[in-house]
Amino acid sequence: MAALLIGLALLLKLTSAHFSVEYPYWRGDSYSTQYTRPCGGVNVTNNRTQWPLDGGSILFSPSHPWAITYINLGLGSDDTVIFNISLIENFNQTGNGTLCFPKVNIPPELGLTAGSHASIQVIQLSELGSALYNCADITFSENAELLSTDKCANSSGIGWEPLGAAASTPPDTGVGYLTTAYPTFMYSWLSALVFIWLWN
Ligand SMILES: [Cu+2]
Repeated sequence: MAALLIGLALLLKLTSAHFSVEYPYWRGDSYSTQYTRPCGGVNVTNNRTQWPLDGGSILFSPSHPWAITYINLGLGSDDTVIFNISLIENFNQTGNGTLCFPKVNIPPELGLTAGSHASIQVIQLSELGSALYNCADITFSENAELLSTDKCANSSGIGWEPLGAAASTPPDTGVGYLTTAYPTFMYSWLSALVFIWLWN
């Protein structure tokens, strides 16, 4: 019975967990509305992180075994911001824990000036095809610094696979980026089967 309850608690935890953005600090807890485009149902805030003009660190905590991940930038100060600047080659995040990019570059041709406002949008697309959204509000600053290496650390087991490289892999050499996600995916199914077996 105890095993059953623990199993149930784990399952509930898995289904309710999405992802959070720790740096730049997210707009706020979006767990109950994270499917809402474009920012997980949380409106713009005045809680802006000072972020370097040429690009800064991004630290977030996924909880799904894998998710196709996008990081976009939208210029402006309000809820009409359009996230039409892609900051990173889209990738498949694998494992879970904490994932940190020490420096995500800002394209120089944007010609941003210190003091301008923007929002960073992180999107994760997982098993069932629904996307999860979170945003963080920033102010570009000449004095802002990157996260230190001890703060910008990746959990063991977390990883990311570029989608572009997988796409260019000849089909006969394997299954591309799904290779990494596959064992975790199978493990989820195995847990589910054990759970169903325990239930009956
Ligand atoms: Cu989730």
